[in-house]
Amino acid sequence: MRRIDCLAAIYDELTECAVVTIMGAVAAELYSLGHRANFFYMEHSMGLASSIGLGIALAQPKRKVVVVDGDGSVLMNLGGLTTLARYASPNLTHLIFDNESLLSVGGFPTATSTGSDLALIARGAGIPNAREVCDLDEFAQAATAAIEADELACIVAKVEAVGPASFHMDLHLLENRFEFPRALRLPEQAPLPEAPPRPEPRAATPTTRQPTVAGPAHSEPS
Ligand SMILES: Cc1ncc(C[n+]2csc(CCOP(=O)(O)OP(=O)(O)O)c2C)c(N)n1
Repeated sequence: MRRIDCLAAIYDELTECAVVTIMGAVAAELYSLGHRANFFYMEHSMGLASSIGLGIALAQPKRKVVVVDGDGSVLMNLGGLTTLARYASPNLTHLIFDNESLLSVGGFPTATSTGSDLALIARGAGIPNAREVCDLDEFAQAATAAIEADELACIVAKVEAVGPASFHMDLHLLENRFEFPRALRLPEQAPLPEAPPRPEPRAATPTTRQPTVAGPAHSEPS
């Protein structure tokens, strides 16, 4: 099973959700299917996508939240699972794509390649609705049901260690950082205060210095 096929299979389900991904390969794959303002690609902080997702889920209980995680990231912060279990936000679905590898940084094997079972760990952490899936139909069905249901769910999808041809995303992380919360703003939330009036531009002061060399202002150095 390939992760990109899993993402494509549930892409339409994500239309109204807040989606938080980890960085690297899976972010680029979701982006390649078509970016939406309700997708947040969390850069750098391995193991913390579920914490951001949990915060959103608790703050907006009527919104479905989907966290798209990786085995390496989850293993780096197993306490994230216990925190999810503790708050058990019913509108949160945690998808963990387990390729047994730190694929985005060269494919080093993770502990799931030597037997660690993340679905079992999630259940042990206190998430009863945690299961492993190994084929695409099973994934699509489990993920769709989890997103629609009112119960915290964790789905560990065993996928091949293959990623996108390119990690390029034509979206600056700051652009995504501001766009995402704007997309999540609810109609009942207070509108933002109006921006103060802009000051009048100052009149240009005549310059006394004249350019010594004639030519365009930004000429390329020769
Ligand atoms: C705290 C931290 N350590 C290291 C990195 C470097 N890093 C970026 S992606 C990545 C691998 C992520 O592995 P996994 O979650 O399994 O996802 P995959 O790349 O396999 O899709 C690493 C080690 C990071 N971003 N943050």
